[in-house]
Amino acid sequence: MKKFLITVFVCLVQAGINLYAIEPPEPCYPIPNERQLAWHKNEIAAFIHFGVNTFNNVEWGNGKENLSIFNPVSLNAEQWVNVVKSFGAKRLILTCKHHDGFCLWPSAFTDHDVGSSPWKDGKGDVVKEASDACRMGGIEFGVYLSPWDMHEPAYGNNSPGDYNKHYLNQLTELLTNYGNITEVWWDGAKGWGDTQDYDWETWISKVRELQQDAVIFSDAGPDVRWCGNESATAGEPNWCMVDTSKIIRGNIYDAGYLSCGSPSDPDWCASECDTSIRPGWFYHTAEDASVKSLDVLIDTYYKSVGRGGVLLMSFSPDKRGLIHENDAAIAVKFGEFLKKTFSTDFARGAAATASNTRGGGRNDILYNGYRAAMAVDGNDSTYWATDEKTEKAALELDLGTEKTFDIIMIQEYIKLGQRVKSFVVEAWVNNKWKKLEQEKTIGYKRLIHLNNPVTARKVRLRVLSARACPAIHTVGIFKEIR
Ligand code: FUL
Repeated sequence: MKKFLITVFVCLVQAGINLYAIEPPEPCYPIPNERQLAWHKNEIAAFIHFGVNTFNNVEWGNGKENLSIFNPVSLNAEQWVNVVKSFGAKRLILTCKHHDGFCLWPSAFTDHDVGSSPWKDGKGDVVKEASDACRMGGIEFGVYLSPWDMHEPAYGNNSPGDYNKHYLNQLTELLTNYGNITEVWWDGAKGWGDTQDYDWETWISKVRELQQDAVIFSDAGPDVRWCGNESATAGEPNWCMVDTSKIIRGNIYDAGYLSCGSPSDPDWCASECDTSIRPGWFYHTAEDASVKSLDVLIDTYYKSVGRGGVLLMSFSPDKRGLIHENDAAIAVKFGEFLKKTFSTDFARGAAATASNTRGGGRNDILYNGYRAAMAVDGNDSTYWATDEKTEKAALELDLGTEKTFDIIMIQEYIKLGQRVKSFVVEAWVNNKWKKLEQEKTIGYKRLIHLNNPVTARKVRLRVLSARACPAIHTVGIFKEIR
């Protein structure tokens, strides 16, 4: 009898929960996996381009380098980490081997490596120093291992030996000896008329086997894609989706397609936007005065992170093995810009209302619902959502008093996919809604930067069309401080 009563009680509670629970929106596929979500959240990563090219004052080597030139006597990977952290980077990706085939670690599979250089009497290991410094400094570490190798005799389809095996061996060394790796970067560059075929599938399996947290970058993913240019400019619109099977890795077939993606494509594979803080990727003394200015860096940030991509900014240590003072100074300035600008969010805790709220806005017995206030609560796991099939909807924020601002930040809850296809941002000025900007995609993050600051108490986001009902986890309002 007692058992029966308990069962009845449990059934009643469950029925009550079902009655009051509001179903979350259906995912709008494709959706990112955990690795990809973590990559999005980092927002900024840094490249380090360093190797024999640094000493030969060239951008591309030839594989025939005389290694007596490689001797970065003051190399200090902690300085690299401090500089990229001051810039705001959460991950450092090192060119462990560039196209010349020179390895920054002592590889058992070639002599074209640090072991054959005078640096530390051939006992040095730049990959170890960099990965240790990253861990000490609390940032992630990633490896760039150029598939194109001008030095390796096995390279080229008609060459003796198996280059794919050679590459796999070197990849395995990097993925086993240097702790946790969160990105593997496969450059698409290849020599003209180059006939080497790459065994991508085996290489991908090896990364999956040895480093589960690592996203793989190449022109075609599988996890993250190239943005189609080297100025870190994501497309307009910028969809996180492409058809990775349509893109042949290492043979960029359509930079425009890579830059914009497409709302109807099947694979989540968002844009990583790479560029260098200098004109070249490697260090050249002649470029010491041509380091990007703060204004250019900020503009680059809006065009990459501000369009839903990740910014990958390259730094070029010099022959000493240090990032030049000019580059280090501007990195600090940029990092300060980010901190100053984004520390005060006028929208946080604003009175928020919406034209439609999932489940009528009632409180949920399990969860607090999908109310408008969820978009300004500073919590990444809550979001405002509308009823299924209600794709057109408005979210209005009352900031309490008039505020002067020039940045509106919008973030979709991308765990449920990238949904918004077009939207308008408006401000209440002179007793009417004034259109500030109309755009297409949002994705992980959209930053609307206004040329002229606006003063208003109310701001409105109107979603005009979407692939599925909108799910917006944050709207923020900021004033730039340069
Ligand atoms: C390109 C390379 O050829 C450049 O040297 C640089 O490494 C850049 C990031 O990718 O394809």
